[in-house]
Amino acid sequence: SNKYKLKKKHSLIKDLVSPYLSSDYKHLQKNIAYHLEYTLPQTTRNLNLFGTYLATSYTVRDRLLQLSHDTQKYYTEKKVKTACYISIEYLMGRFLQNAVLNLNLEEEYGEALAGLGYGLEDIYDQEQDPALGNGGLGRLAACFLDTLATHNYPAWGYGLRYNYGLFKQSVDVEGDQVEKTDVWLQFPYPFMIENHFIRIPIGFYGSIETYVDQKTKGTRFKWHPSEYVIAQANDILIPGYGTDNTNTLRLWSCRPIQELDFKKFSLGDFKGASEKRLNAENITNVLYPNDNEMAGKELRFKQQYFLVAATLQDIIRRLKEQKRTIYELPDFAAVQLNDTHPTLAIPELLRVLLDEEMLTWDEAWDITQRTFSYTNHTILPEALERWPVKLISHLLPRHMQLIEAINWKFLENFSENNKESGKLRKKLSLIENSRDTLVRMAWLAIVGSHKVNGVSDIHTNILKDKVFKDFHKIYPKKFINVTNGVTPRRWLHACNPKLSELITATLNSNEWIYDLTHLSKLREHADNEEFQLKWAAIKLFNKKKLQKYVKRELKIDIGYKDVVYDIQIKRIHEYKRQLMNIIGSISYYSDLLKMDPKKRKEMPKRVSFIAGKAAPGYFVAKKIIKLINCVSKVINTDPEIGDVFKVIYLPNYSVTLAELLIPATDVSEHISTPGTEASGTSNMKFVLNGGLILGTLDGANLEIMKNSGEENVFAFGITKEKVDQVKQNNIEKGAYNLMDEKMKNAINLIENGTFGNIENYQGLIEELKGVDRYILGHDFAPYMEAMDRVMQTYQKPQKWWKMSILGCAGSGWLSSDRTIKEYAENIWEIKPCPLPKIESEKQLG
Ligand code: B1H
Repeated sequence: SNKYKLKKKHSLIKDLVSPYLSSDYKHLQKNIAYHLEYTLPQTTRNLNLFGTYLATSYTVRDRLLQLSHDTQKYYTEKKVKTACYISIEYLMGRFLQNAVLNLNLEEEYGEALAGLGYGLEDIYDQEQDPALGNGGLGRLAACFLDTLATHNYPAWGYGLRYNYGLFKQSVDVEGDQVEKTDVWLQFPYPFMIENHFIRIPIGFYGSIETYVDQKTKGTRFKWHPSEYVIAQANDILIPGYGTDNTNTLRLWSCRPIQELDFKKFSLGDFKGASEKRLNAENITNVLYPNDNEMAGKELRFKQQYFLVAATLQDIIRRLKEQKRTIYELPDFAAVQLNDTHPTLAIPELLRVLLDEEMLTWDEAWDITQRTFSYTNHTILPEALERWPVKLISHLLPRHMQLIEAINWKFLENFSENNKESGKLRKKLSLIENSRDTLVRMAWLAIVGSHKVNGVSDIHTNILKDKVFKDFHKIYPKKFINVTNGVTPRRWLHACNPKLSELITATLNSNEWIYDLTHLSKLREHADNEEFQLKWAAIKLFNKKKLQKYVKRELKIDIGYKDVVYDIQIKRIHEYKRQLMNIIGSISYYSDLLKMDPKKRKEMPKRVSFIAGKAAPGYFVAKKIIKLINCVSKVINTDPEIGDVFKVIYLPNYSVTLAELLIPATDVSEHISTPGTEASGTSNMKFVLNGGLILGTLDGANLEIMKNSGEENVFAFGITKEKVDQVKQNNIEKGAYNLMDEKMKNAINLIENGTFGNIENYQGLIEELKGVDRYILGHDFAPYMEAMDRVMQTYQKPQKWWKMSILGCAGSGWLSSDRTIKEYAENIWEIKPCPLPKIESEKQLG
C-alpha cells in the first residue's frame, strides 16, 4: 500500500505542476518573474541581463526536468536497452538557445522576454560556454547526445564535471599565447543539476586479499582500497528536437569522504585538516588541455579510473533497481568507450563481476566483451595511451592483476613454439617491454570489446592495415567503420537561422532538421539565379556579422563585400599544418609586393582567418601561433597591401566562436598530411553552411568529396599511399633540397627577420629544412595552386554559388543522425523509444 501511495503522490504532484509548465508566453513570463523573485532572489539587484538570463534558464530547466522524469519512467516501464557513452570530454557549447529551439519555444520566449524589455539573442549571449573538452573528440560526443535525444534513443552520457574547463586564450603584444583558468562555475549554471542522492564511493591504492571460496573451493580475490573518495552526480538534461524524450548527461565531480579532519583541526593543524578534501577535489579540478597527445600524469590516470568506476556502479545500480540480474547487463546497457581514456572500465567491470558478483572467469569475460565497444579517434603515436605497469599496480593493484590475467588468457591462443609466433605474441601482448613496462590501452580496449570502430573510411582502413593489423587478422569482424557526423540542429538551424529559413521555405518543409537527407532536394535549385542570389545574400549577411565582431574585438576593419573569407579553425598541431597556411600567406604577401601597384589594387580580396588553441606544453604549436600573429601584424599594417589581403588570428576559439565563424565562411582549410587526421568534423559543418573546402585527401574530406561531388571541393596534394615515400626522400636528400622555390623564398623572409627575431622560429625552420615530417614542402606548390583556383572561381559567382549549394545539398549523409543510426544498429543493438505524444501539445512544422 506504501507503493500505491507513492504512485498516487507522484501523479498528484504532476497534476499540480503541469499547469505551471504551460508554454504560452504570458505563462513563461510569470515563470521568469517567479525565478527572478524567489530563486535568485534579490529582484532589484538581479533585474539585469545576466539575472534575466539566469531566471530564463531556470524556467527552461523546470521544463526539462519534467520531461526527463517522464522519459526515465517510460524507459523503465519499457525495459529498453540503453546506450551509455563514456567520454572524458564533452564540448557542449552554450545550452540555452539549443534547449529553447529543441523545445520549439523560440517565439514564446522571444515574446516573453520582449515584454520584460530584453532581446532573446542578448539573453543567449549571457551564457558561459562550458568547455569541458578540447576539440573534435569532445564536440563529437556533444553532437551524439543531441542526436540520441532527437531520435528518441534511450541513452546516457557519462563524463566528468571539471571545475575548470579548457583554458581561456589571449594573445600578448609579442604575439604569444597566454592561458587563463576557465572559471566557468563562478556563477550558478542552471542547466547542471547536482543530484544529492547519487553519491558513489570510489577506492584507490590498498592491497589484495586472497581467500578460498567455501562453495567452489576456488581461489577468490578481494581488493581493499586504502583510500576512498566520493563521486557526486551532476546531471545535464539533453532535450531532443521536436520530441519529449529528454536524456541525461551525468558528470561526476569528486568529493572527499570526510569534509574536514576534526581531530587535526582541533589540534590546530588547519592545513592538515583540509588536506584530504583538497586531494579529492583535485581529481575533477581541471580538464587536461591536450588534444591528440597523451598526458602521462598520475592525476590524469586517477580521473580516468574515477570516471569509469562511478559510471559502472551507476549502470549496475540502475540494472538492479529494475530487479534484473547481472547476467542481463549486456541486454541492459551498451557501453561505448570514447577513445582509450575510459578503457579501465574493462578491468573494472571484470573486477566487479568476479570479486563482488562472484561470477566465474568465463561468465565475467563474456559479459564484459558483450557490454563494451571502443572507438579509436587517432593513429598519432604520441596520442596512443600506454600507462606504466608500476603506476597501475600502485594505484589499482587488483586491476593490474586482472590486466595481466586478460593478457595471459589472450596470448594462450598463440602459443605454438616457433620464432614467428614468438614475434606475434610480442606484438599482440597488452604489455609492452620497452624501457618502461607499459600497458597498451588500445590493445586492452580491442580485446575487451565486441566492436572496434574508426571514424572515417580512410581512418578505419589505416587501423585495419597498419595500427591494429595483427588484431584485424585475428578478429576480422570486430573492426568496422562509422564515419563521424555533426548535428544539423546546432550547426545549421541554430547557428545560421537565415539559411535555415531559406531551406525550409525552398523545401516547403522543415523535415530536413531531423532528416538531413532532404537537403538533396536543393540540387534542383543549384543553377537557379534567383535562388543563388538569396543564398549569396545570406552568406553576405553572416560575413557582415563577423566583420563587426572583428572590428569590435581586434579594432581591424576587414570589409566583407567582394572579399573571400578563408578560414582555418582547429587546435594548433603540426599535423594539421597551420604552418603551411601561414607560409602560404607570407608567399602570397611577397608576390603582392612584387606586383605593379595598379595590378595589385585590382586583385581579388581575401581575408585569411586562423583560430585555435595550442596545448600549453606544446612548444612548437605555440611558436606557430606566434609566427601567425607576427606575420599578421606586418601584413595588416603594410600600406602597400591595404585591403587586398589580411591575416587575422582570432583568440580564444570556442564552440560559440565557431557558431559565428562557420556560417560566415566562403572557403575553409582542412589541409592535414594525408593519413593523419582521423576524420575532422568542422569540414562537415562548413559544407552544411555553404562553405567550400580547400582540403587534402585525408579524413572525412574524402567522404565529403564523395557525397557532394569531387568537382565541388578544392582538393590538392598527394594520396596517403605516397606519404611514406616522400618522407623517405626528405630524410635521404634533406627536405630543403627538395623544397619549392616559393616556399624557400617565404622561409628566407622569416629568416631575415621580416617577422621579428628569427630566434623565435629557429626550431620551426630547422624542422622544415631538415626532415619536414609533415611534408609541407612537398605539398606547398599544389596548395598555392589550389588557393589560386579558389580565388579564380570566386570571380565567377554563378559557378561559386552552384558549388556552394551543391556542397550543402550533398551533406545530408554527414548528419550525426546517420552516424548514430549506424552505431545503434551495428554496435549497440538499441532501438528508438519515443514517448507517446500528448494530444494538446504543440506540433512541429
Ligand atoms: C581526436 C583525439 C584526442 N582524436 C587524446 N584523438 C586526447 C586524443 O587528451 N587526450 O589525451 C584528446 C583528444 N582527438 C579527434 O577526434 C581527431 O583528431 C579528429 O580527426 C576527429 O574528427 C575527432 C572525432 O572523431
